[in-house]
Amino acid sequence: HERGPSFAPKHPLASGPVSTPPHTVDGFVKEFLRELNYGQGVPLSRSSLNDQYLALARTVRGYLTARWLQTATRRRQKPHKMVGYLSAEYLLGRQLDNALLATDLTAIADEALKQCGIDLDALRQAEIEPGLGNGGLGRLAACFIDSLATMDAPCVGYGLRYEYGIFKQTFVDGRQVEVPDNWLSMGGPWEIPHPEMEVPVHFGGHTERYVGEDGRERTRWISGWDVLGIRYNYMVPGYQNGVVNTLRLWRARATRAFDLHIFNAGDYAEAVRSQTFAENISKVLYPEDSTPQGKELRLQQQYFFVACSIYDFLKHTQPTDLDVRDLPERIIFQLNDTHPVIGIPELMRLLMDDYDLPFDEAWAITRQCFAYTCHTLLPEALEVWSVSLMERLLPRHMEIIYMINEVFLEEVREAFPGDELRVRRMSIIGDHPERSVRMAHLATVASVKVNGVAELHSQLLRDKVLSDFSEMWPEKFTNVTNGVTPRRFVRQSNPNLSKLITDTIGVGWVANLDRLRELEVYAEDEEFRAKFREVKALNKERITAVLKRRDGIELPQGHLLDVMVKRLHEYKRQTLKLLHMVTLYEGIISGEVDAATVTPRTVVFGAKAAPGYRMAKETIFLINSVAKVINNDPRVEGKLFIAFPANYNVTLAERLIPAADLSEQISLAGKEASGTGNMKFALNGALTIGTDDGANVEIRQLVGDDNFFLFGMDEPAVAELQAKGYQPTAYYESNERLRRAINLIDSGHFTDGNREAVSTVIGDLLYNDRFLVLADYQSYIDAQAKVEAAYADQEAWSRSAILNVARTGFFSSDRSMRDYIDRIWHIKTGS
Ligand code: B1H
Repeated sequence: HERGPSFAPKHPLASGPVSTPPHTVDGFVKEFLRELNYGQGVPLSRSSLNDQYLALARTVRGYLTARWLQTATRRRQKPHKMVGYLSAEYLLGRQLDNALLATDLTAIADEALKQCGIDLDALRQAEIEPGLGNGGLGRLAACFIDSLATMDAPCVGYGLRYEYGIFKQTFVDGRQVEVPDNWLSMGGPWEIPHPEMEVPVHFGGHTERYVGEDGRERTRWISGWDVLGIRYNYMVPGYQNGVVNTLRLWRARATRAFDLHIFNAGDYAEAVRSQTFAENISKVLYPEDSTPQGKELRLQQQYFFVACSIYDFLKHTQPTDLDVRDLPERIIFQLNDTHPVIGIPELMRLLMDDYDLPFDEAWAITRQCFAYTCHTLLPEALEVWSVSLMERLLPRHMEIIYMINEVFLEEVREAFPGDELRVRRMSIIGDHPERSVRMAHLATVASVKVNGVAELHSQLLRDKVLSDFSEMWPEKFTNVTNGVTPRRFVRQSNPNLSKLITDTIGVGWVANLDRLRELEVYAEDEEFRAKFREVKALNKERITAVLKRRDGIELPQGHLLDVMVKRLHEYKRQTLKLLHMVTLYEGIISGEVDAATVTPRTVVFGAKAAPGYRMAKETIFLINSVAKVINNDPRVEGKLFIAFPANYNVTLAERLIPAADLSEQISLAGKEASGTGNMKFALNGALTIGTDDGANVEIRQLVGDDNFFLFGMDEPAVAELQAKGYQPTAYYESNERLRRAINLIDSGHFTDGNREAVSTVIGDLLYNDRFLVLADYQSYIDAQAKVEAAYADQEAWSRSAILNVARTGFFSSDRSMRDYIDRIWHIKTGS
């Protein structure tokens, strides 16, 4: 594609990117009306809410664009090593508020719209959030690119532009029903498509050997079918620093060969339909969090976006005279879990087959261009692809993986002579239950660094999941504890707290979260504590209004607000939380406990289940069933309440987290790699009740034992119990309160007498209980009693909550990014 004008431009404005529109109310009004009139083609008087939203979004985008072009120009003029963040998911959340905040336009936009007779808040609510991710992993990617822009680090985020993001959850008779998330149906004002820039991506076919003029044998991949990758750019603004980075998402489109095929095949309608085959690749996000299904389309997605991204970097981002041997000084591709790991053989293929390098040289380069983040410990979550599928879909890549494995296993044999068992364990190719490619092994072998996402997780990676590898390459393994962006999850989501913080310690903390430490002394200040409680109260009012409008839920007032929001997964143990609530309820209705002594408590659940995850869906049904009964039982009115708003997403998180008193982080120790919700709650002044798992460990270390409710077995205790043989029924039989809670559920009390309806969950708890819910039950109940006692002393509680805010600045994703930059990427910022 040709670039730039064909003759020297005469107009003085034509020589550079245009400048930003004026930062004034009048200027904003003018831009807004121009977008409305010329962009949407409607006068203000006849514009719909969506017209207004789209015009506003485009207006704000306009303010970002000049900064974006300037950032890109500056980076091109002085190219430095950059990060290509490769992630199959970006759970972005709504864009409007974030863009307003980044450009410091919130007050101006508010006033400008007022003058047009429009309520900014109504337009905010018109935005459908881009839900291009499942949970923590996708949200982490979104936080990271926010931080990189705020730090002025050269980064492009690469991913997939799914036409349908994470499904919309609805409840029908208490059961989850999934509705497609057609997030683009009302227009995509934040994206800039480049349909003219097509990237060819090949699939299938076979490989051929041929001998070059120099007598060296080479390989050609004759593909079976091709698709085109279409570029969609999104702007990623830094926080009030004039920097705007790029998020580049790929959409699949059929090639013209498909069009030709139409004429030749004769069956026009059928042929047009076959186009959708290619375009299916970017159709929908797979909704499994943590447990990937080995579906062919998923591998197609992974290869598609990674191939587009690497090609794009080599052909467009780099100067045309690039010597590929210098690649390691130009780029580091960060692999967000194993989903983009097919990029390793893809880069090898390009270097060998297109750039004509011999294997050894290509391998030496490739091994310097990738770093790998592992996000899990669950064995079932480690991605593998069957060799037969790989051979069919990506035959050349399969050959290259074999070659990599061969030289790698030679290295292993050299380091550990005679240890063939170890060779088998470490091989990139596994034999059971079928021959398959172990993506985590491939990633580990090819990467400069391998990191876990919290201290405990990284330690367990080294000691257990990848222990053979860490023995061989101890210096390859490192930890980078996750973080969250304080822009979205404090400044934007908690304006009340933000104002209190700024009033107290001044500005500057939003991009330098360590400064929250300065709040520590105010924990002892009675007046500050009162203001802090006022903020919580305001935030509770806000969530009350949101849940009323959004879900028709009437939240009782004056309760301890106890929140458990995360994907529904057995290891996260939503059933443990539920057993606690049933225990409290059973205590009251049986007369065992005097209702007057019970701390009024509202539990809010938010959780989507993977559509094919039976136990998770049954658990959702059980939560809804228990909620219905408890919420309507006059014996516990004003004491216990359960709210389970459907479709928990980033938008709801932003409203809910600032209002929480208690954060539930109760996974079985050794299973939650990090968690990031836990960080958001602590930063917003909720106290955590949690196990010694993931980043909870570090949260507790930072806030101190007095300001954290720890319970449950730690990881070594879990390992020991499992080794000696765990029997859940033993706990059931020996613990009366537990038995009564389980019996009450089992009796059908919550399901109109239908015992069958709860048998899946109850049966599993009693006879399987993989995640030791019953073993941790008593410890959890005891910790919750401590919570109640602590909550009774509001001054002490506020002190703890303030200390949680003051001491968790460490969990800013800016700090995470600093760690990656200094210890893994070695890139420059601010140049
Ligand atoms: C996390 C995933 C994940 N770990 C497979 N693994 C997926 C795996 O579509 N898939 O197939 C999707 C997601 N997600 C989470 O990552 C961890 O469970 C959290 O503990 C962690 O905080 C988060 C970010 O590191």
